[in-house]
Order: sequence, then structure tokens, then C-alpha cells
Amino acid sequence: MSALFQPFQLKDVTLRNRIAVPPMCQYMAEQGVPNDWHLNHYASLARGGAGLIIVEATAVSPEGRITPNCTGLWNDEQAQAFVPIVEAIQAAGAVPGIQLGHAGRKASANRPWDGDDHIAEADTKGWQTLSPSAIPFGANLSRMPKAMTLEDIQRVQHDFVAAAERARDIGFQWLELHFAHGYLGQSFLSPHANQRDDNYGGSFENRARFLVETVRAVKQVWPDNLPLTARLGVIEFDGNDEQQLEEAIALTNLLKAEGLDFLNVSISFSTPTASIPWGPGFMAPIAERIRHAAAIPVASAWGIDAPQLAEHTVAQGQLDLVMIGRAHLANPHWPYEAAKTLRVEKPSWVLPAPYAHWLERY
Ligand code: FMN
Repeated sequence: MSALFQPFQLKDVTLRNRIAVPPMCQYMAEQGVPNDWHLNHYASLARGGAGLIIVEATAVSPEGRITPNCTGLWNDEQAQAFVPIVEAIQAAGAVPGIQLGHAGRKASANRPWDGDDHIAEADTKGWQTLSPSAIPFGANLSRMPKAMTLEDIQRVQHDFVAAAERARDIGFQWLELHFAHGYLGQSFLSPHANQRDDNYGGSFENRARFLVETVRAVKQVWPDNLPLTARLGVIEFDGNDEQQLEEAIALTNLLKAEGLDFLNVSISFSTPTASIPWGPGFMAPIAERIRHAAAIPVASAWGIDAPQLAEHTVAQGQLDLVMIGRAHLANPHWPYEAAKTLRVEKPSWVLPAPYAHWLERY
């Protein structure tokens, strides 16, 4: 019996299998408002059979967008535009999740296919970026961010809470806070970005403070019966890996004490000089370590395209959920291919009846 196709329950949410679509920005919104592109994209992914669909990094404030075309959840127009997307995901039998984030010093960028670099400072399409300290990321993202004041910190935390309330009110059932990939949450944790000398910088406790407070604040408004989760970059691959992993485990324990239910284990991406050992499923053993050391259910992504590898990560207890990203862009019906490969009984029925019936019949 396939481990990948066993249901997974967390709080009052039951996923039909262990396959999740990780957040993947589409860079197709205007003014943060999702549109038909997003509706078709997410409906198609949900019909493909995954148990959980996490909607792309959605900004809690205008300056928190990565690009001018990122989705947002800072106003009611955006919230209403997400309603049919939530309904379509649910109608297809998947659980609708959303990732809320703030891009910090990596904000104000051109779309990946339009350069993937910071918008030129003279261009009015761009905006002032925020970060714990006035230190640019570097490389293609060299715009100097503004060091956040205490008022900025409180405002952004308030923005996370307001966006979480909107996500709750329109029916998202799984909330993921984006504390990974060099964006604002990750930047507070990382000495690459955080050189503050107040309560939010320096020691591990201080660098963790923004993340701990944000989870605490969001927990006040997020329903107790629904999963409150985060995506955390646990390792930079910059030579200080062991210290980062130990801090990630300590932080996960702190966040658990605040009500975090689940961790999506990822890469930190706080410095352009990292040396990342890309390879199939290379993050799974790292996620397994966090899973055991912090006693928390975990997911991870990164190159787990092969069904047998996905099965292995769950069967061996490395991951509770497997995030299948780009393979879903290549084939939104990836779970059907996995079900066939793993010899699941009646594999076509991971798809909706109008597809499944015919695939089974002939
Ligand atoms: N990761 C996030 O945490 N939030 C995002 O919004 C996000 N956007 C992405 C957009 C695209 C088009 C891609 C390809 C990746 C994105 N990622 C994002 C990273 C993915 O969630 C995932 O970790 C990555 O694609 C590796 O998994 P894979 O090898 O299965 O594709």
C-alpha cells in the first residue's frame, strides 16, 4: 500500500493524500488582485489530485510584493477575488491553503522572465524596500533597503494579522507564513540581513523575535481548529550550516510554543554566495532532522519529482507531506502518474470522474 496516498490529518483538516502543491508565484496579478489566470491554474492543480494546494506567496502589504504582479491580501477587493479560487480548490477535493509573506529587501523586482532584478530606482513602478538593516541582498538585487523602525515592525506584524483574518474569512483552511527564501521573516533571523543592535538583532533570541511575535499575533485570529504553519529556511549552505540548523530547531520549538502546527522546511536564500548541493530530494534528510529534533510534522520540496522518491520520503518517515512544485507545472495531473507508478488501486480515480471513468475504461 502506498504511503504517499494515505490521508493526512492535522487538526480538523484531512488531506486525501500526502501530495501538496507548494506556493508558486505566478506574477500575473494587477494591484495584487488574482484573476482568471489564477482561477484556472489553481482549479487545474486541484483537479489533478493533490491533497493540499498552497496558493502562491501573497503579500500582506503593497511594499511586501516581490514584483508589481504578485498577489496581495491587504484589501477586500483582493479577498473577494480569491473566493472563486478557494471554492474551485475545494470543489475538486483538495484543501485550499495560502502563503502570506512580505518580500523585505527582495521586493520591488522585475518578473523572473523580465530580468529577475530590482526595478531601477528611477522607475516609478518600483518602491522603497524594507529590511531589518540597511544592507542590500546583492547580486541582481542590490537596491538599498530602509532599516525598519519599531513602528515599521509593528505595522508589518499588524499587516500579517489583517491578511490572516481575510484568509480565514474567505475560507482558506491552511495558513503558511513565509519565513523562508531571504524574504522579510528570514531576513530577521539571518545575520546576512540583520545587523540590528536593538531587541530585534544580535542574539538568536533577538533575531527570532520578529518571527515569534508574528506567529503569536496571527495565532490570535487564526481558528484553533485549522493548521497554522510556516515555511522556514533552515539552512543557507554558506559554511555555517550546523549553527543554522540548530537555530532552526530552537526557533521551531519557540514557534510551536506559540501555536505553530507544521513546518515546511526550505532553504534560507539570504546570501547570493551560498553553495547549494542541488540534487533529487536533497532537502528531505534535513527536514527529517527537524521533524525528529523539534517533534513537528514537516513537508519539504526541491526535486522530489520521481514518484518512487516521493513515496520513499513518506514511507521512511522523512516527510509527512511531499511538496511537488515544478513537476506540477509540467503536468497538473502528476498525482495520477504517481498513482500508476506506485500501483495504487484504480489509479485514474485520483482524478475527477469525467476524466477517471474514461482512463479506466479503455
Ligand atoms: N516558494 C515559496 O515559498 N513561495 C512562492 O511563492 C514561490 N514561488 C515560486 C514560483 C515558481 C514559478 C517556482 C518554480 C518556485 C517557487 N517557489 C516559491 C519555490 C517552490 O515552492 C518550490 O520550493 C521549488 O519549486 C522547489 O520544488 P520543486 O523542485 O518541486 O519545484
